[in-house]
Amino acid sequence: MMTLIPKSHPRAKSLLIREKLVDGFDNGLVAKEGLLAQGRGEAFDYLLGEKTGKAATKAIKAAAAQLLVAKSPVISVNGNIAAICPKEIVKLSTQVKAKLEVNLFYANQKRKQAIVKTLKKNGAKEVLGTKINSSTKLSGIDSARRIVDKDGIFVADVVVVPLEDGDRTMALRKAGKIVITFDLNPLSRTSQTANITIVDNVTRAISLLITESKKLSKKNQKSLLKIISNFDNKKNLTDNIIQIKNNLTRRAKIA
Ligand code: PTJ
Repeated sequence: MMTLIPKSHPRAKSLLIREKLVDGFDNGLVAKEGLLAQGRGEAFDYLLGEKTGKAATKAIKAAAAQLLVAKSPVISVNGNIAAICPKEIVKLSTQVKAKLEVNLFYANQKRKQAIVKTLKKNGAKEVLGTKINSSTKLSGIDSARRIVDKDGIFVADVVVVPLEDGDRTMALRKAGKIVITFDLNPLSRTSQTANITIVDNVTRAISLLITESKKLSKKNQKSLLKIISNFDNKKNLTDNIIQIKNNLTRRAKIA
């Protein structure tokens, strides 16, 4: 689709992401609520300074190490991810040898199929999460997200859940899984319950995660485990909240 956003617009990047989501909605990938979720994310991104901070960089490194030591990692894909970074999510799955599984909060078979089609168009060979005879239930979740693939999330040791709603992270943790999330809101339940929270816009952080995974793939298991054990998610979230506080203090001074 032809864009109406001039490259010179001071907020062009952010507006282009909005455009991808609106196109994603028009093409049956994104839930209406996904547009609202993006708005909440944008507000936090503004407060974070719209750049990848030091804390997010540390979380990206820990996430890369965690994905590389995983035995059966799975990346969960929802409508927003399929609309804003389909190519990158497929690239990440290849880089860290993770399976892709479509898992929706606002479940809808037609939307699932559209997401699978988009991922395949962007290079995915296999996408789990659509076959009824391969589905099972994860306990502790009331939403449609409880329906998972027997060969995917159900047996995964590490699950990446970008742009997640609240209750699934806790259920995944209770099921013994290690959870990595991308969430611009460091206060959200998902952020607070995941093992590794990347507080950054997924559109920026995903490419950094691919690069970091490539770099760390040359390291041995012992060094990767050390990176993971040195990472403290609670501390990292606090650092992100401090980054917001410092940005606001700085802005309050120059205002
Ligand atoms: O496609 P579905 O049916 O699975 O639905 C997907 C949405 C995103 C609608 C669903 O999971 C949902 O309602 O999520 P929430 O509860 O709105 O949470 C989304 C979180 O992602 C919020 O904390 C936002 O701040 C954050 N977020 C939104 N956009 C981005 C983001 N984080 C990183 N990058 C973004 N671009």
